[in-house]
Amino acid sequence: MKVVVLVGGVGGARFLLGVKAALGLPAVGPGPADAPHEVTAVVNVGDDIWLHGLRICPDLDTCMYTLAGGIDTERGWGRKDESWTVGAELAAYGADPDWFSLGDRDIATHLVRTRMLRAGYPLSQVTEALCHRWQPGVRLLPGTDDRVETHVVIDNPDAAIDGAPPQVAVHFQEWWVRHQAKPAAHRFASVGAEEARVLPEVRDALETADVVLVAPSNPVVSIGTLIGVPGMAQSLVATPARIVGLSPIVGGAPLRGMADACLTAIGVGTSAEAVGRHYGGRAEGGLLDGWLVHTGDGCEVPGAEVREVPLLMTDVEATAAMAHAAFELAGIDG
Ligand code: GDP
Ligand code: FO1
Ligand code: CA
Repeated sequence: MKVVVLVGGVGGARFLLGVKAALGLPAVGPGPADAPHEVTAVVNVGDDIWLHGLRICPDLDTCMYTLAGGIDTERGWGRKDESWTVGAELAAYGADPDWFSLGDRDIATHLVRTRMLRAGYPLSQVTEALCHRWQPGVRLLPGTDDRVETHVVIDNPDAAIDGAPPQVAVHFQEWWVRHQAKPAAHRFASVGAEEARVLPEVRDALETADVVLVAPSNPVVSIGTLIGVPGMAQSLVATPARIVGLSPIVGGAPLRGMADACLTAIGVGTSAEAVGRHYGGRAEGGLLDGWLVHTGDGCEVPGAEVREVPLLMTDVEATAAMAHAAFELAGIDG
């Protein structure tokens, strides 16, 4: 069976652990070479950023490290057993930015990636090369090889300074990490999206998929950005597979992170129903054939079948049960 999963960072990566387990693949690490199932993760690149001359791809790295057992599970990003010597040295030089921490082990990933990008390799091939070491057991594909970066128009945190504009546009990471998503966001822009194209391998994977899952990832800056890559929406419309999404909103709140601030910015409520309706039912021209919501969050999404199941990724077994429920809603055996 060919499974394609649209993912962001932490929520997407943890869900992929469950998808693998549901298919009988080892949750962490590679499966057997003759495994009957193939999982392709289409990963958001909107969070990617150049810092200190290095290309950082948080969602790709979060997926890669998580699926290989190399993630710091407490933080949800970066390497476990990390040290911070290079970051401290950069700070001692006063090298900006001082609000984004790069660990020593993690920096090696960014050095290899940056060197390969500078040598002319596309991000998809760079990712494949990095995964050669990590063996995540899932094919990790960036949604596009092109540079697409999420920027956000926010209330200016320095508005009190004389002559400062009331609003400024900053990179998503500056809003999310530096300002903890506190200044109100007014709109998001995918810088570079106009010239970008969906990765041909993603298009092909969607053409031949047996099922497409939309992970319980941030609906705006993870899934929204992915779907906004030119050609992605058309590929999703054309896929012969049923598309089933899982709500990242449980009991009217995100489980981790500040997705509510992103939803508010685009005028969508923080509820499983509002997000389901934002994606839309496929029978009504939207994305979803099926929408899984947490027990007690029952709702209606016109054009999609909604089912209530436990959606808490407390451990791999609970997450595998979510994947099974998604396969069942899609009408396939998983
Ligand atoms: P990010 O890129 O690191 O922000 O991660 P994603 O975009 O992939 O996922 C973030 C979303 O994961 C958040 O909006 C959370 O609500 C959601 N999430 C985290 N843990 C859980 C969980 O156990 N269950 C569900 N349903 N959603 C979760
Ligand atoms: N998140 C933080 O809150 N603070 C950091 O200093 C930070 C550094 C960082 C370095 C590498 C990486 O891959 C991710 C990192 N993240 C950090 C997480 C990440 O930037 C955001 O949570 C996501 O982009 C949102 O998905
Ligand atoms: Ca992300």
